[in-house]
Amino acid sequence: MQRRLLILGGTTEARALGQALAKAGIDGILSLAGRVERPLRQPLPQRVGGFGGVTGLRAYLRTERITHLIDATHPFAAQMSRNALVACEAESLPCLALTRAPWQAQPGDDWQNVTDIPAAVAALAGSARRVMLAIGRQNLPAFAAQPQHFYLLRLVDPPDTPLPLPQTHVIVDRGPFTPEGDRALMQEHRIDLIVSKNAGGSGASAKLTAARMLKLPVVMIDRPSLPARAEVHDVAAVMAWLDHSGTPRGV
Ligand code: 3Y8
Ligand code: NAP
Repeated sequence: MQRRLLILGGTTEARALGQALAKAGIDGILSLAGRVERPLRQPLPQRVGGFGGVTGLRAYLRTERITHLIDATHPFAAQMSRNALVACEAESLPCLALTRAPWQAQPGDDWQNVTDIPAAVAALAGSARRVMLAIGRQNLPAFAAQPQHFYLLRLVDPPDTPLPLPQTHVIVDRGPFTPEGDRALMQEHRIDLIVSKNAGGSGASAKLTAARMLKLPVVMIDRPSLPARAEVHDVAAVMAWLDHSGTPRGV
């Protein structure tokens, strides 16, 4: 039976997987949530928008006759990943996560590891700093609890509502970024602290390299915990899994 994959995307790894599948002539659909105005073109056909929870995802898997699900979402997209696990279990569908290992502090790094966004906010208590808050848009409201800081923000789209922080400078840019570019940004804005999600991968790591160059401290937010699941960290492992994974449904 013909394989037909659903890739839950939104990451550099999902893009690379899409390219490999298109090259191998394997039928796949890349799915995005629709978080940004102009998502980058992907090498596979794509769909944009939520499925409507587990129920909606299960219906989609059946209607689209998906034979394998690859969860290549960002490590902080925990709700999507949880829904995918439940839906695949319920539909007896082969399911694999393509994710990236967490970053580890290197010699010369000055990291304060915190468990989640509220803990990162608490870590910012104290006198005014100049903070590069490179965690996107969705979690900004939590940092309104620490209005004393100047915040350098990097957003994919221009903000369409007033920002919840009184002192900001907004950069509108999408990654991947470069260490030289991020170092110049930090120097230009006299940044003395960086706040980052532990995304892993290469697309967002430039700021950590820049922080190391400038000997700046980093508040590093651990990724949300997820149930135990089958995980790989590179496209080749996904392709190998496809060759050996369960027989597609219907045979
Ligand atoms: C919509 C789809 C590709 C994928 C590229 C990766 C790398 C560049 C670095 C900083 C950190 C941040 C953010 C980031 C990076 C890649 C990857 C990655 C971080 C796009 C994209 C979508 C999104 C959604 C967006 C979030 C936001 C997070 C910006 C496309 C460009 C901060 C995560 O305004 C919003 O609502 C933005 C929302 C989720 C986190 C947040 O909470 O705000 N990504 N980013 C996806 C969808 O609709 O399903 O246009 O390409 C994808 C990429 N962003 O194809 O090469 O693989 O991680 N994305 C973080 O790591 O902290 C920027 O600024 O240093
Ligand atoms: P999330 O909080 O885990 O998911 C919330 C809801 O958004 C899901 O239940 C689902 O809606 C929908 N959704 C999420 N990802 C989807 C996808 N790929 N395709 C279809 N629907 C999706 O998700 P998030 O953290 O907002 O991330 C959204 C997207 O941005 C994902 O593609 C992720 O890979 C990408 N991204 C996120 C981050 C980050 O920091 N969170 C960083 C880089 C890229 P329904 O319940 O209606 O199905």
